[in-house]
Amino acid sequence: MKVLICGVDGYLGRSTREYLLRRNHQVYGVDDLSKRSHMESLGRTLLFDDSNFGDNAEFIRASLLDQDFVFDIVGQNFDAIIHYAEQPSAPLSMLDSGWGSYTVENNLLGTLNLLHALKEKSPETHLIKLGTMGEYGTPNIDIEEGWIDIHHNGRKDRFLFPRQASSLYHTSKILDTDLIWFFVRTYGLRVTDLMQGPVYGISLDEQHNPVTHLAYDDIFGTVLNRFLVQAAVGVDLTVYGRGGQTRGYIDLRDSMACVELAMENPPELGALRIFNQFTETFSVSDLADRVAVAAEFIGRECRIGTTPNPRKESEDHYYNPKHTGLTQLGLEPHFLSTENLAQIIDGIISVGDSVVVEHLRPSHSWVK
Ligand code: USQ
Repeated sequence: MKVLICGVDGYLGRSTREYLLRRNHQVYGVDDLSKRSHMESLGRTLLFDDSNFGDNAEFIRASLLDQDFVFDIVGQNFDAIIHYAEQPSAPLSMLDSGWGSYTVENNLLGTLNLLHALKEKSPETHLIKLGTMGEYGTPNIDIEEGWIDIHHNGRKDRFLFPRQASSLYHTSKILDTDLIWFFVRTYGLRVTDLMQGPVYGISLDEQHNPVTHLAYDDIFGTVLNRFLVQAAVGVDLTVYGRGGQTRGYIDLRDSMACVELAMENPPELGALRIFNQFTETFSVSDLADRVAVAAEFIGRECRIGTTPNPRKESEDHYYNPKHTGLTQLGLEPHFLSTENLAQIIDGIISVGDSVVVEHLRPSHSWVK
């Protein structure tokens, strides 16, 4: 298939490019490299970074905020456009009002430009948009896969599942979904919105050769990858608060497989299809325990610390999200295992000297 990846320089963008190229798809990529400049401005660095990426002929440096560019590229007959090109860090969006506004503006306007361009230039192209499980928050009821049937005063209708996020970043993704649903029901576009949980891993094969770069710091890193880096360099794992925060997690290889499954099985025109893209749920304390076991498995001592929670979130809550759609399409999950975590820790040990240890602890509170 002919595919465009927007946000191709990110953790998922790079892996998706590699995954789809290996499977003989024709892959093009766009990125404005803004995440790199944000990381640089805050003194944060990536592990396994390959700075030669931009020399590739199928790579275009451009922003989705440039409407003329977006109209031009979307008009080039792609079977699918994968949209990762957003500011993805919840902590960054909560740093101050400037970063908060930037996140909402950047994420919504980029998505809006893509939707307008699809409507005008290529309404048949399948948009695969990265959403997040964080859109739902942690409600005290089961979480459906995107939609819920509501019976009210003797009548019934189907609506987007209620959403209530705990950061401005996650809220920007809720608003994205609302924009997408408007364009789908009004102009008949076809879209898959992937509600993904935190992803872990660095590679796509058993040899564990890294195919992507890894952010591990307090602002751009995500929890399991950060714990693995902490285990590799021998500092305490930073469980925030009571550690009961439960989320849906997914192996990097499965995340790639999900995107390809969505691509190869597009929804009808005029449909917004939503998948909950994770394979297992864990609390933060469960994850820390599993990382400690994996570290010990390769002979490294690992301590689990407690850290006052810099976020405003429930630390002990009900969590039961459905996730059957992607399995029905054929996903065969790689479940989290001691061996896999140990191999990732091993891979990180080889670049352990580049880890800035002070960036492994939270530096900003969300509720000042
Ligand atoms: N946490 C810790 N210790 C840490 C870091 C995080 O206990 O050192 C806790 C957080 O308090 C939170 C949980 O781990 O309860 C997950 O945090 P995270 O930083 O891994 O994930 P989050 O901020 O929610 O965002 C990440 C990605 C985002 C994606 C989202 C999926 O940055 O782009 O949308 O995961 S989800 O979490 O399902 O919303």
